Amino acid sequence: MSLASIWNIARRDAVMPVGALTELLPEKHADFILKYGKTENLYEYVMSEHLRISGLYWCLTSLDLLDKLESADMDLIIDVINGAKNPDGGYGASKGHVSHILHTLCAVQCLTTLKRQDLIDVDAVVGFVKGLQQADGSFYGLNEEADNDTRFSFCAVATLYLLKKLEEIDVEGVVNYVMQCYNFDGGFGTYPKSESHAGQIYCCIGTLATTNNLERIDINRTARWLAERQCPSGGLCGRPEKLPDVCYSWWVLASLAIIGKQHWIDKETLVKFILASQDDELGGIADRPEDETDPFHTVFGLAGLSLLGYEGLQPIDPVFCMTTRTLGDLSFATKPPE
Ligand code: GRG
Repeated sequence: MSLASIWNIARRDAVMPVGALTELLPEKHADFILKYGKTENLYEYVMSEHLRISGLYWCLTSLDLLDKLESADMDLIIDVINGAKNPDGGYGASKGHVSHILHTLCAVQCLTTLKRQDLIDVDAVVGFVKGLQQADGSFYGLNEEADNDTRFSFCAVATLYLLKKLEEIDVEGVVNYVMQCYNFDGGFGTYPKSESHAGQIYCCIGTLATTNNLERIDINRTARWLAERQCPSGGLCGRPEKLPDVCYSWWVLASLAIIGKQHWIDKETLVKFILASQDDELGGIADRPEDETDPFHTVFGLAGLSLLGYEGLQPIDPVFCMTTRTLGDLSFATKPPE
C-alpha cells in the first residue's frame, strides 16, 4: 500500500490531484473495454473467470452508454453466456460454475441489451429464481446455501421484472423481508439489524420501486443518509467514515434518483471526482483518482455521469443500470411517492 493510500485512509477522503482530467475520454474508455473481449490471454481475463458474466454486463453496458455497442463481438458474447447456462435454469459465472442469482440477472441483462431475449428459457429461469425464495420472503444467492442477502432479493425481482414474470414469486414476502432490513437511520442492511450500506440501499430501494412499494419508507430520512455520503472531495462513499469510491456514484446517486432526491448531491464536485478518476493513457475509470482502472468502476462511473446528465452519454435507467434506449417499455418510470 502506498503512502498516499495510507494518508487517504487517515483523512477519510481522497486527494484531488493537481491538473486532474476535467473532460470525459469516451474513445479511450471504449478501447479499454473492447480490449477485454479481444485478449483471452490477458492476465485480468484469466483471473476473472469467477465473474465472467457480471464482467460482460459491465462491459456491454459501458459500450451501450458510450453508444459503441456495435463494436462488441456479439457471437463470442452469446457463446460465453450460453455456455454459462445450467440445467437447473440459472446461469453460473462462466461455463462449469454453479448457478447464482447475480450471474442469472447479468445474463438476462446482457441478452436484453443484445436484443436476444429469445435465447432465454424463461420458464427454466423462473423455476430457478422461485427455488431460491425462502419462507420469510428472502432469497438465497445459490441453491442450498443459507446466504440470504438483500442483494439477492433485488437480483431476483429484477430478473423476473425484465422477463415480465414478477408475479411468479411471493412479492409481498420479498417486500416484507426487505422492510425488516430497514434501519432507524434510513438505510438498509444485508439482513435484519445489519449496518446500513449504500450498495444494499440501492438493492432495497430498487426492490421497493420495482414492486411499487416506495411509500413504505421515510423518503427524507433515507435521502439524508444517502446525501451525507458525499465527501469534501466530491466523491461518494458507501457508509460513514469510509473512503469515497467511484462505484458509489452509482449506488448512492441512483438510489437518490429513484426517490426523486438526486438534487441533494452536489453535482459539480461529483462530476469532477469521477472525471479525475479516469486514466488518460490506458482508458477506463478507477475507484478514485490515480488508482488502477477496471471495467466495474468504468461502468458505474459512466452510469453516474449519465444520471448527472453528462453530455454524450446515453440516458440510463436508475433501477436496472441499463440504458433507457435498450430497455424500451421495460424502462422503469421513476414516480417517487408524494
Ligand atoms: C443491476 C447494477 C445492478 C446490480 C445488481 C449485486 C447488486 C445488484 C448490487 C451490489 C450492491 C453493493 C453491495 C455494492 C457495493 C460494492 C462494494 C464496493 C462493496 C465493498 O464494500 P465494503 O464495505 O467497502 O467492503 P467500503 O469501504 O466501500 O465500505
